[in-house]
Amino acid sequence: MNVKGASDGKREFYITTPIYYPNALPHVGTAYTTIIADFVARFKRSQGYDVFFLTGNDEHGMKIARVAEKNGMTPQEFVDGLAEKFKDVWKQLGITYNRFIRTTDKDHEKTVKEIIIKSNKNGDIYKGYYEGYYCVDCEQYYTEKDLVDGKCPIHNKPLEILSMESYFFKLSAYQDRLLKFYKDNKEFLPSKYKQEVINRVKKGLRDISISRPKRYLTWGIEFPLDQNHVTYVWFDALTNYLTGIGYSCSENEKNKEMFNRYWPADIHFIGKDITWFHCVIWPAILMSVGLPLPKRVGINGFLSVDGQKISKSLGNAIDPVSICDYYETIDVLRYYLLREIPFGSDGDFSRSSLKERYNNELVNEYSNLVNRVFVMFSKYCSKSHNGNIDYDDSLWQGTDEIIKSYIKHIDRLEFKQAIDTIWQLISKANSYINEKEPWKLAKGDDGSGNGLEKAAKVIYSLIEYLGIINSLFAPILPSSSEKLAKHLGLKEPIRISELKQFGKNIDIDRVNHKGLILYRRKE
Ligand code: ME8
Repeated sequence: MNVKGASDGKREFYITTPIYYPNALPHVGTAYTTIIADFVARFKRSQGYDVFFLTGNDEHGMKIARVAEKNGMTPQEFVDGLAEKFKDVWKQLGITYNRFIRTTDKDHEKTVKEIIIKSNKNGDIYKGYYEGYYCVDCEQYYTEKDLVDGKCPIHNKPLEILSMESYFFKLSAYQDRLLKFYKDNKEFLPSKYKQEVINRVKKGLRDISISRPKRYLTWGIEFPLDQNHVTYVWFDALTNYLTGIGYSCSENEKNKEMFNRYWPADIHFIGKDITWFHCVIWPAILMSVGLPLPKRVGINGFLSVDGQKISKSLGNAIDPVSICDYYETIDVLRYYLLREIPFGSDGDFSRSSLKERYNNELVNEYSNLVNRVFVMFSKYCSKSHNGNIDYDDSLWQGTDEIIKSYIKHIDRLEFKQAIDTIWQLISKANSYINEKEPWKLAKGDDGSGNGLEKAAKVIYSLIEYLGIINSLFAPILPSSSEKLAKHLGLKEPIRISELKQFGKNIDIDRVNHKGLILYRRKE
């Protein structure tokens, strides 16, 4: 089997989520991006990559300072509490991050200052005066043409004109370099968003304000060029991707080694609302300080709930942990989000369609297949087989191509299609059982006299096949794949990079002689 991992020689894989504003707890929308990133991180580990997966919180800025005040706390107290709550949610959702970064972390403060000083040395920062429509919720200014009916295009709120002294980053100087970068690095922008970004960049770029006077905002990292200013949240936030893997120009050797090992990021996962920051501003900042650019930005669409935008006022922000509690597994929410919504498109979350997918697909199809195979195994396959273990290669035919197609789809961020390929394996296994009818073979109905041996060959092949299905399902269904691996006598699901030739993955003597129910129906 030739389905190994890295083809470009790089064995490290650096993957990030946005860092979230801890002004509220994660909801299914926030969890969506993190779950996707976790799925890809698990998949890459399974391919044998050395993965570094970064997530965290974006703790500075006006918005946070205001929520903290409303709650009668200092901003620091407030974000400390929320950081623990976020970590707890990610733990309960089985998110396998390597570091939870907080923009109040000391090493992050250092990164931000170093990047600003470097960019300033390269002539990209100047002091000016800023006037514009400012949205506190977005933490950004808008020009008149961005407004919708005179209101914030994202929050639909009327905006005030705000004017202040500010330091600017010369984004305008990067137009040509950005356009060249997009042209030379076709993978960087996802196709769905590519033209929109390029067209906007072609229209011309305005320099961006990157500081706030302290009299206006104190909750932030002091601007290293002027102690009367703090750093604007976006400049602060974006550089988290450097801090997370130990960026530090002058700090210790270990950090440097780690940074050089993982940078540039292989993929930044984000929601479509922050495309501009990641696809335009972030590469320009990196160009300014002479760092290599990320290879790719993966952009998810927005989730609604039962057809409505997720919002606090509607009270429809579903707690992702409650879904896991109800189904008693972390698998279902992940499966649903990855399977239901084509990555990149907007999608709708509904509890009823989730239940339907769970009952129809995970319970009726998948769990039933698994149980059926183990029940047959316990019934027809003797523990004393005298080493007489044979496999039916006809079941294997075409599977190599299906596995390759699974990998190809994930590499193209076509997660729904990747899951479809696993369903091809499941339906193949079901048709194989129906065609071979091992229960009839066992009875010797074909008159050849060695019925049990023939049945066992079919069942051993199915057991082996379950090991392969489980390997592909593991990044999506981490909880049941652990259970199934144990039942198959393995320590953990087989890594994709370690899948062997058909018939060599499972030690039949270690397989449990009992049925196994992975998921139970919910009414
Ligand atoms: O923007 N559907 O933080 P944020 C899908 N701190 N994804 C959603 C979603 C929905 N309904 N709601 C939120 C920020 N998201 C900045 C980011 S990064 C350097 C700084 C996800 O808490 C989506 O990924 O507002 C979106 O980009 C992210 O949450 C924004 O989270």
